[in-house]
Amino acid sequence: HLTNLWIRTMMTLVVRLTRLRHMSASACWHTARRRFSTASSTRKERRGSSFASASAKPLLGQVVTSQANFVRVLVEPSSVQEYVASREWTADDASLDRSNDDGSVEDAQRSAALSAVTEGRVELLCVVRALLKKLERKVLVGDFVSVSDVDWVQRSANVTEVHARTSAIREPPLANCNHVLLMFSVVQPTIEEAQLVRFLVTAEASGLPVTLALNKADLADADELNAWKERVAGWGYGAFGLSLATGEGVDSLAERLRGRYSLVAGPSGVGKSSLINALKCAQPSDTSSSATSSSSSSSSFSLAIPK
Ligand SMILES: Nc1nc2c(ncn2[C@@H]2O[C@H](COP(=O)(O)OP(=O)(O)O)[C@@H](O)[C@H]2O)c(=O)[nH]1
Ligand SMILES: [Mg+2]
Repeated sequence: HLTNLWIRTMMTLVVRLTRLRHMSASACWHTARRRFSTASSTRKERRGSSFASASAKPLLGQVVTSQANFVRVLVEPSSVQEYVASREWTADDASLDRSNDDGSVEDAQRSAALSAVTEGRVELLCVVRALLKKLERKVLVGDFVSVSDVDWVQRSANVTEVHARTSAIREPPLANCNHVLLMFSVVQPTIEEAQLVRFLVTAEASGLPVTLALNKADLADADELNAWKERVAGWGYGAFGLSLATGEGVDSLAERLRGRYSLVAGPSGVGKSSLINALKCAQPSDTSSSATSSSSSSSSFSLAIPK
């Protein structure tokens, strides 16, 4: 009987894990959304109609940076739109408790919220709710979260819930990442084979797909770059040769990164920050308003440098 129970438990676990693995980032959004709309409607029912008028649709976002008690949350543009549309902007609204008699604070909030909608890409500086901390629900970079009590003028809010993760890496702490980009430069600094192998082994241990990029092609001897490309091809990697100084090869690497949440890793000075900056600049501002999941996620990077 015990053996049966054990097998059944293991099977359930395997099925759950498999489902989790196959859940894409966008599916994760939908799950989060569904769970949220049910949660908020039951809350409304419990608290009665007076609360319902003040409570808006939950605002969903993804944590892009984390420092001490603060996290920066990139809010999904369509979520901002829904949130603003569902809001009634009444004086007894919980997030407008500083409103004064003439309603100027409310007006300021309303117009700041509307301009956030037109901006598309909105980042809010958020505090993690004490309750979450007590429950030890750690908020990681990459986490999908719900935020409330938004102050649109200050661009601040509270994180109230952390949603289910599709993956989590412990070192560096990162949630929902689905791709690792290893970056090296052929020269300045030159590639050290042992270091390259160490990075590759660590990256492969995450179980995520790994892409290798060799930067500073403009400084390197073409033969040297090709020799490294051939070498890593022998290990099973089709390396991207690129130069952030000239822009050579950047487009094809950007194509590889599109629609993924990538962890960028590599030794100091190889051009990781330059790549992240280049890709952000390359993103035309008008694509964010037509916000597809791929255009918004291609700009969400996390920088991580393993020891
Ligand atoms: N010549 C050249 N310099 C580059 C290239 N990419 C980055 N750099 C420079 O290399 C230095 C280190 O780049 P950085 O992005 O800070 O590297 P990180 O430490 O990996 O983040 C900076 O001075 C960059 O301007 C490149 O493709 N060619
Ligand atoms: Mg850097």
